[in-house]
Amino acid sequence: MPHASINAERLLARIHELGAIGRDDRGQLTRLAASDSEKLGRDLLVHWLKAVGLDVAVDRIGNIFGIWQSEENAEQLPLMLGSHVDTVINAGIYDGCYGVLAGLEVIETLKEQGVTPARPIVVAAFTNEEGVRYAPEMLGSLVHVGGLDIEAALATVGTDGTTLGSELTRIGYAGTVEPCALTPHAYVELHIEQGPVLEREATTIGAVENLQGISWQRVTIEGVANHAGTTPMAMRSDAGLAAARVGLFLRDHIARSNAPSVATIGTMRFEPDAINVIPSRAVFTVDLRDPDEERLQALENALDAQLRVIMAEEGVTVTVERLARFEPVTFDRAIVEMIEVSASARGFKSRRMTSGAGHDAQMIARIAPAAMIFVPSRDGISHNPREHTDPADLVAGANVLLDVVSRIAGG
Ligand code: HGY
Ligand code: MN
Ligand code: MN
Ligand code: MN
Repeated sequence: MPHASINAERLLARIHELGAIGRDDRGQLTRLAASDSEKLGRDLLVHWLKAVGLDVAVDRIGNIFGIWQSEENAEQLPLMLGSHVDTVINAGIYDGCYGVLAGLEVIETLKEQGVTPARPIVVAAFTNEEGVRYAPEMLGSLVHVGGLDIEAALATVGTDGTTLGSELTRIGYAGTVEPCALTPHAYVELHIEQGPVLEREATTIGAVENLQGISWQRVTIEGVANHAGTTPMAMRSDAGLAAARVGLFLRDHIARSNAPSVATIGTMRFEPDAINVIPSRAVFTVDLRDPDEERLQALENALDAQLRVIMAEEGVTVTVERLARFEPVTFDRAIVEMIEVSASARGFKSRRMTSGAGHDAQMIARIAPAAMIFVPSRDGISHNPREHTDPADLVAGANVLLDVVSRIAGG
């Protein structure tokens, strides 16, 4: 019996159409949460949701829900699909958008097949998954599961000094639906792997069984501005040099620990930021991750201890602000097995794996059984315009999602 299939051309066309929105004059794709460019992406998604005949609801934190429900199934908890349409800076076109558009495509395919599912099916686009403009990341889905108070979330101040609430109002996506209004029966998120594993193993489908813990901190180091030419090295309180030591420490500490932990200093700025002035201040972020909670805590403690050493040795002061802290998450085994059954039935090689990236699924897993489907990323690249997944793999992932949805939502 041939397997049902999504409409590949339609899905791929929508991915590329949405991927064209939010490009700057250098052609770089950047749709930061609640920005003008993200509004354009949101507007296009809402247009598609309505064109497919879904009810569209927007909650107070700007989460968008496309809802397909009938009189017969309205009493049932919905199956939720989703991801996000905000991006990092100079992004690829698949991260997040693929999962939202594949969810829409699965619904449209089922509608075309005349299926009436046993439960409503919802496709969600969560606000500020990337966390580049407002911390923490996965903010919209965190509010959705009650992990962050809505008023505090709306008052979040971004890297540009704006508040998330005022920006959502400005772009017309400060919805009226109270958060947590939709408790799903289950949640399935389709996403590109954003890493090298599936491609390296020539495997089409990742059945994601867990997701690593994440720690985000902002570190401020205060030194003393002084003349770059006249100040002997032993007399400096150099905030810039102290900051540089942190990155080297984390890399060497992880190398010695032989653990799969990762550390990233993704943002850094100096003051007064002048070529011939010893920096008086360094402000930077530290992203630490590990699949094991104890190891992640040990890495945070090691960083904390090293900051004290640097403070004493460099004659600087250090303050740390915690931006986000999420423990590792284990996904729902039954859904993971459904993913594997579908992949096998369709002749796709699959493997169980851990997600290195954060995803909305890790938040929804707090209130419902959840799991993720991965497809390969070429060269393991993501958060980079070179992000790419072969069309055949994009379609394969969407068809596995179709099977899992049919299994869970029936009809
Ligand atoms: O940071 C992450 O892992 C995700 O891309 N927001
Ligand atoms: Mn993503
Ligand atoms: Mn991302
Ligand atoms: Mn995600």
